[in-house]
Amino acid sequence: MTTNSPCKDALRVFSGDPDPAAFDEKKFKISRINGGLINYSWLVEPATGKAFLLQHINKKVFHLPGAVQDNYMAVWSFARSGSAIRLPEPVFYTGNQTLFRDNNDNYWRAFDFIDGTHSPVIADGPSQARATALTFGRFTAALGKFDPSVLQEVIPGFHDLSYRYHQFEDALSLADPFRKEKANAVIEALQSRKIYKDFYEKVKSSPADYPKRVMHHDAKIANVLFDKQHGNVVCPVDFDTVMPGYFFSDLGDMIRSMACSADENCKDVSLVTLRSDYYNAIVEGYLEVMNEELTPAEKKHIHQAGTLMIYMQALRFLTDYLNGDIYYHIDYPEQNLHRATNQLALLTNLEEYLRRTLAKTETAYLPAK
Ligand code: GN1
Ligand code: MG
Repeated sequence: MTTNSPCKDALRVFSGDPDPAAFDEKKFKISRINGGLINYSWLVEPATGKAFLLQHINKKVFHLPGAVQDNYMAVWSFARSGSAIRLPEPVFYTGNQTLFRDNNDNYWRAFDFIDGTHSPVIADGPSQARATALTFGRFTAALGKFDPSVLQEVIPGFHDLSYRYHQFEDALSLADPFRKEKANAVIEALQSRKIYKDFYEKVKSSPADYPKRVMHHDAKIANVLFDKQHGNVVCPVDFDTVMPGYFFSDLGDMIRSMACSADENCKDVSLVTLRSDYYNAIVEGYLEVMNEELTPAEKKHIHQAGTLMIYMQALRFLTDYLNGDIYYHIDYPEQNLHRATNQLALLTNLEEYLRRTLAKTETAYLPAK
């Protein structure tokens, strides 16, 4: 669904107005929050009273919106009872409700708006990247005693690289020949990197070495609120995909989104390079808080995190291009191909960097040159 404005009933319930007859949406200043490729969100500012963030949950992606919200409430409740992390407060209506289903069967939820904050699209220095890595590391570490099996798998196989590879192969076999031709170089480059899928399968089959933990699964800087005045981290946001996951998910997504010199939507692939100072700041920051949690196997293969996530994102963008753009929001026809091309360029840069810098004794899963 492409929603350009929020549903009036959702606005009404979350603003605490019980009376549909008296409700006047003109009393609100409503601004769309840019950024998400899946869910749409708005900042709602009433003339009087608290501002909130209203979010429409995309049912095409999240088939069970109730499970998304249950996961959030479970994690939020655990976090507020004494743990070291702060998570955004859900807005309750009629007592204890936090998810609203409108007459068109669309699902809405709301969070207290945290004023005086901003979420950068791209890190403005290695120290901001490090602060983000500490934030997502602390998130998983703080939930170390939370039972991850309580969480529902809201998108089955979300960061399952074997499954993503199968989806890519299926898309390839059904793709429009014109699109396939245009994407040929990227297709071949991704096919020649199946070694990442091999490593993933090793992870999946060795639960003692690679246990599942609570992962955010969308750990990019755009999902962290920073204080506008002092630049400190206030809290992470966007918990749609909080699920049990492997060690590489959040670290890998941070590398993917912050160690890259350009936005993932950039139209000029020559601008895409790996910023090694950011890379090191992210890995070091993450290890600083996760060191005690990680197993020796995970620490040994910590540098696979970026390769796995960048590879997976390249596969996902390319798969969507081959499928005719049915998943990610696009602004122009080749956007998913450009996104996949950018991921591939970043991956190639990271591979070169790891080949150059990893000690000979460190085993790494990298494609043959
Ligand atoms: C999607 O919509 P957004 O930006 O929060 C996607 C992530 C991708 C990201 C790429 C549910 O997240 O997995 O990494 O786009 N979320 C889902 O920008 O597919
Ligand atoms: Mg997200």
